[in-house]
Amino acid sequence: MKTLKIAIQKSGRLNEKSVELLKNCGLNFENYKSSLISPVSNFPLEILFLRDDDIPEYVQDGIADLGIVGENVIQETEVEVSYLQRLGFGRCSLKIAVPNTENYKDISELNGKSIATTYPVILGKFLKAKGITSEIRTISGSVEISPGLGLSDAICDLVSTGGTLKSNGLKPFANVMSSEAVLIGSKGSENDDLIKELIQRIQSVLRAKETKYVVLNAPKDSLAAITALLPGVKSPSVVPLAEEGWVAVHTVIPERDFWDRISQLKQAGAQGIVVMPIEKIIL
Ligand code: PRT
Ligand code: ZN
Repeated sequence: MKTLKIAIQKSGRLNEKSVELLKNCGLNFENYKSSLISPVSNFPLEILFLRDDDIPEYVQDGIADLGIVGENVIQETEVEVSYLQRLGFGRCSLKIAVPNTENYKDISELNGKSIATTYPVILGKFLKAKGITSEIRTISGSVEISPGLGLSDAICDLVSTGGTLKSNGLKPFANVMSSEAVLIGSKGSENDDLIKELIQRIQSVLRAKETKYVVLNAPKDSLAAITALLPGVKSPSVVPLAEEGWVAVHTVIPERDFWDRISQLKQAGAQGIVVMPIEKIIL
């Protein structure tokens, strides 16, 4: 039987979440910081630990079948790979930022200005699409100090909390792209049965993360109002309680509107609401 290879970041912002996702998929492997490759004992898979910048090309060239990496890195390296699954972590935006003291109103004011970045390819395409000609200064790191040093008029860098911009006297001016970690595969890999199996496992973990398991008690006469508020995987399960006239309702609730839903349920007569995390949802 063939063994698949998946490349993940060795250390950095995506490492921990990538390892956690694969472990939650039931894959057994050692996560030694020193090793570059780790076999999975219960699935025909090996994990390669690499610098994130190398992952797209390894996948494009088929050295790894799969990879987990930020969309920003994929687009910057301009590789031909298949996007298999968005993973919902490592979220950030690539933004153009300018000094707080500037008062630019329109993006066209960047014409003739210099912009420092580690993302010259993405920035170049963005500016071209807007018909703007700026001087792109490609630097390898610490982009945020560039305007303060007089090296550029603006920067284009990844932003998550915005704290780095703020502490360097910069403010966001234009959004270039939004990014998150994605699972990529070599072209055509989406047709491979083992890869399909792995994607299904990943999807069941992601689905579970977005939902909570809820059990609540309710008087039978509030049941209609309560079930009207509940989606469930199909519909909620209703179980009679020992106390006459009462039922327990089991269901799943999406994380995003969780608190609104809970207060609506209470108003509709729900009591003793117990909320539990879900490990996997297999449809
Ligand atoms: O060593 P290796 O080459 O593998 O890692 P790296 O140092 O190149 O990348 P790393 O670990 O910093 O980031 C990996 C990926 O995480 C990126 O490619 C993005 O897809 C994603 N990501 C999410 C981020 C951020 N958020 C982020 N905030 N990558 C970098 N940053 C940096 C940003 O460049 C800036 O310096 O954090 C700073 C801004 O953060 P805030 O919170 O102050 O706005
Ligand atoms: Zn990197």
